[in-house]
Amino acid sequence: MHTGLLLGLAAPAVVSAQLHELALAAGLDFFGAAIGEGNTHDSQYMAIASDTSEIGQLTPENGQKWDATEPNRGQFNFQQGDIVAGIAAQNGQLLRCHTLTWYSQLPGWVSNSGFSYEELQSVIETHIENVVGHYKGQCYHWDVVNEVIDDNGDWRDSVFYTTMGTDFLAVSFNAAKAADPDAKLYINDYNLEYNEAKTDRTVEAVEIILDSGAPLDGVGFQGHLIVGSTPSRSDLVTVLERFTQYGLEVAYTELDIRHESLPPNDAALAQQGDDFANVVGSCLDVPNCRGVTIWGFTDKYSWIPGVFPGEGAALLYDENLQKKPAWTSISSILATAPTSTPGPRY
Ligand code: 9MR
Repeated sequence: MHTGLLLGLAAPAVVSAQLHELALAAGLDFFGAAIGEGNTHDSQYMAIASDTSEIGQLTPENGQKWDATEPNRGQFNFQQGDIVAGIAAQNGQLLRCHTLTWYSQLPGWVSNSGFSYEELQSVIETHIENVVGHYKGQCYHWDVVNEVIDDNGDWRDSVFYTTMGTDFLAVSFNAAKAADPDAKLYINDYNLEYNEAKTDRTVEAVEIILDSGAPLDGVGFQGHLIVGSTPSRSDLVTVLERFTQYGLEVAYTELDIRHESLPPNDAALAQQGDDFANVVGSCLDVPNCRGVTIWGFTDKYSWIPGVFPGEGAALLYDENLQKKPAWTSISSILATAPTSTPGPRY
């Protein structure tokens, strides 16, 4: 009876703890989420997004991208980018800023103007000086370059690479550092988790940036993964350590784990929970893995069905904003983590 009573009293404290506070206790800097600028009218959604015990870090899903911030040359617009930045500031949440030099959501005036090397360098520098300058002091991290390697592990055939070779990397990081010396500067990409050709080429990119003397703090593993095909916790540790061995930090920056067929049955939901636990667990196993950001938090709003028709349900809350088994799996893995890794550094 006595033991039962104690268990009965002790259990709710763990169960009711939310993900960001559990992540802090486990030694991470944050558990966060991307927030869609168009979803902020949804009060139930915003109540979760603003629950700082649950979500301690926000990423603007689209508002800071090039097409939003500099749609025409020299005309800067921070209306969309300021939405999530403002919410994070109001709530006291960390802000991961996203993203600067990226081939996608890139206006035609950048990609189609036939700029020379020198002109494009100046275009990148002006963009970064203005955008990073506008958010100076607000960004805990900046995703400075995004998705610079293609799906085969080759350099992505973007205007940046075709015009400047790999020099656009150092140009971008140097410009970001000059505009906000305190932000941690990241290179960010997807499918690094599988430790294949794309990961090898990203290691090469990291070496090129470091050898150039440009500032680089971390590597973002986007983590757009698939239920049942997510690498094991130990395989993920191996690939994270390929980057931390350079003295860099790593983070999961856009995590979602989608079902390939819908609706998921109970076994698929349990598998999704195990997959999320392996990803978060791998971050706990690597001291320089500093945090986890999920890409949205509810199946109500996700980029996935638009890009992969018939797939989805990749997040921690269902379409009715109720917690899924994956939420419980993550909370359990965080709650059982030893607190020996470094504490929050902000
Ligand atoms: O979630 C974003 C979606 O709303 C946009 O339509 C899309 C356009 O490219 O970008 C999505 O976010 C992407 C992120 O910025 C970079 N990594 C992949 C993400 C999912 O496509």
